[in-house]
Amino acid sequence: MTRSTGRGAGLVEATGRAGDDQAMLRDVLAGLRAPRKQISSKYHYDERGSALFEEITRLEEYYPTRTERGLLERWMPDWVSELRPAALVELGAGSAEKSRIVLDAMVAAGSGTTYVPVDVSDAFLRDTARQLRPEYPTLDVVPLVADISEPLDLPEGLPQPSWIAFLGSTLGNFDKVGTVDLLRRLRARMRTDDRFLLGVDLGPGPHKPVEVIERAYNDEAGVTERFSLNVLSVLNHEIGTDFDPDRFRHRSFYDEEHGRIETYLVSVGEQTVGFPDGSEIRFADGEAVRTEISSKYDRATVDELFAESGLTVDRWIQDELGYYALVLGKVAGESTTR
Ligand code: AVJ
Repeated sequence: MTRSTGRGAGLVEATGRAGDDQAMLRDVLAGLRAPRKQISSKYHYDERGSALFEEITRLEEYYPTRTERGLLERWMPDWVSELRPAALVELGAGSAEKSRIVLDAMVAAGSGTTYVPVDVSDAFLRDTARQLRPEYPTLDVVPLVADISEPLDLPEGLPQPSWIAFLGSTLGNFDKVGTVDLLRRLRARMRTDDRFLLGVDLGPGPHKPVEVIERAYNDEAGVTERFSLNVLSVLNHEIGTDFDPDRFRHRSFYDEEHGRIETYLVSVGEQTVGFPDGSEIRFADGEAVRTEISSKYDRATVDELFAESGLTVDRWIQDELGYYALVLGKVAGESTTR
């Protein structure tokens, strides 16, 4: 369902919750009936899940957030004053903390007019918008409730040039097919001067041992474990399953072959979980359910993903240790800005 906001040039704001409970039930059952059980990582983010993730971003072990923030602070003033984006569409905006750095640069450059935070969490998004409006009185803040893993309806009539930002290495949650699919859909909406601002966590390298990556998903305080297990409570609340989160353990490790962190919930003992439609899913002792993948990247991988999606890397910068990169993508086959 969509309604016109009355603000801005014909922009449309979506209302209500993305997706519905029936679709969620079917999706979760399909994943748990697969030979290798899995639950989509997008179900982690209810209010508690979003709060736990925020807590993760402040952990000493979780380097991506602070490294990305450092890169944004260092580069956004330059990139924004050169390229003068009018609109920022931010996918998976959450609390919009990182967006502020880009928005500040857009306001300072005098180019920014519009901010479109996109997120699955309606409540979170609305709070964010309410907070941002008084802080950025010169910007039109137009929240869009959407599940970015589904075909995405970006608002029509965005001012030019627009930047679409996808920060926090959230792209890493998508598998290869899902990634190219998303990138192609974004590419289809981009014009020559538009840009795609992507934050990606990098794979192991000379100054980045695998252990650094693995520690980020296995913190001492156990916040990541609580975040992982929370997905089971989300299923219990949202679709009425009877998971006992105390009977699962968190397990996260770096998979060299795919270049990604894989996160599983491992069944403690044999157990059967009931669903509201009467179906039951049995878990063997030690059986693992994959709940998240967090892909890690290098320049070659991003070049390849972009090439398959009709995009090309316009700019690439990373921190001195090679932990994290900011990528500015553009429509392929057109001249570079420099
Ligand atoms: C929000 C998907 C980027 O994969 O690093 C953090 C989520 N999961 N710790 C990530 C997450 C466990 C995070 N992303």
